[in-house]
Amino acid sequence: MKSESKATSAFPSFLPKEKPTDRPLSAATHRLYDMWTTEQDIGNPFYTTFRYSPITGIGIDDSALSVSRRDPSKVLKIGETYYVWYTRRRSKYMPVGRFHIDKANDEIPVVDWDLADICYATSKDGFNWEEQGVAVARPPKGNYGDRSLSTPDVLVFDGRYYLYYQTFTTMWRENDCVNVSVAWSDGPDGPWTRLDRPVIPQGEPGEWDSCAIHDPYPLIYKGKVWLYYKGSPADKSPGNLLRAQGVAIADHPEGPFIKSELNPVSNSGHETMLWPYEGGIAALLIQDGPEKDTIQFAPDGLNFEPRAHVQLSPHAPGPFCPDAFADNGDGRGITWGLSHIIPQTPNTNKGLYIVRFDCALSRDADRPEFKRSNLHWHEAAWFQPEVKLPEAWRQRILAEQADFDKPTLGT
Ligand code: AAL
Repeated sequence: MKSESKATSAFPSFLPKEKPTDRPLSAATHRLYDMWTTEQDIGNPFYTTFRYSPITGIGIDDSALSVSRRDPSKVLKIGETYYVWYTRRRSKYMPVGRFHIDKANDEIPVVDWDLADICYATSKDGFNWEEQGVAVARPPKGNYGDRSLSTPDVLVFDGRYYLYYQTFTTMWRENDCVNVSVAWSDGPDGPWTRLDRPVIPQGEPGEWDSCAIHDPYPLIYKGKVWLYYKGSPADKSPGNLLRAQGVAIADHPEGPFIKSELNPVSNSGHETMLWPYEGGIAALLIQDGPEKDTIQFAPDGLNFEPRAHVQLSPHAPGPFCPDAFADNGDGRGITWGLSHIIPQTPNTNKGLYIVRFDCALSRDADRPEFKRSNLHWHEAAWFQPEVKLPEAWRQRILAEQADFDKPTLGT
């Protein structure tokens, strides 16, 4: 790490392409060359800002029911038509919350993705969508998956369509414990046949993915089905790895899936979006963990390294990724997709709804307007519910502050 010689002048404004060896360098300057890029944000293929747009048809719901549309799949373009699949809950009642499972029943959901089915919509432009209805419905009560089907993603393999989704049976289970099943169809419009058994089982007790297999995300890579997923343990006590992603690999979409011995392959993230990039796999990690809000790259699809920090990442992003199943070693990247957001007043009886995001993560599109940094958020961002200081916290801070804030030393 230490450079040998003494500097004869201050660090140059025009960044040397190669790491200087004629001067001492700080750890940060070493990282600029070893970890990041001297091309700065504008020249970093893994850096982008995200811009969001309301969409019609599957955006905020205007019915009298409590409706949620969330966790959109990757977007497919078939002919001139875009397709997306997503979780849809339509219930008379709002969810009672995970701490009141006892108050839930066949009509009252526990969480936003409870009592849901897998629905789908189509579009000609990616901004105006038309809900086509239920793709995969829950089976009759008493069967595997009868409580809720949620968080779908789509795979096309040998001309057949597959939907993977979380499968809740009998009742939503504490800690969102669930496994993943699959349905298949000969076309994007169905009819779909459910497999009605887990294809990605939870891990064994004490293992990192022993409670939940969430967010199934299939790609075709190295001639096989690579199904990335978020795992979480049943034990949420401190010290447990609470957010991590793994991958399970199979020769055929219905399995058997073999979990990678390197799992977890990420140490952060929530609903992770992945896409083929050159000969490897890129990933956007959001929300949780030390590497949240980073875009990472794994040349082998397994060993991911952070390549950019990003801001206001899309939640539960499903990208339009034309080469998600091409497996041609030349991933071209992405420019848009769908994600979900939380409604604000007056739509408080609604669940999450779907929006569009646009970005500049494509090797074929030059979009410098998306490569800006130094973003300035307006007041709505600073005073939104998850960011504004709650009144109770303010009162506590005021009560503590008189003693806690010592006079400035030296004054
Ligand atoms: C989502 C996903 C999974 C979780 C819940 C619904 O954001 O992580 O699908 O189970 O939240």
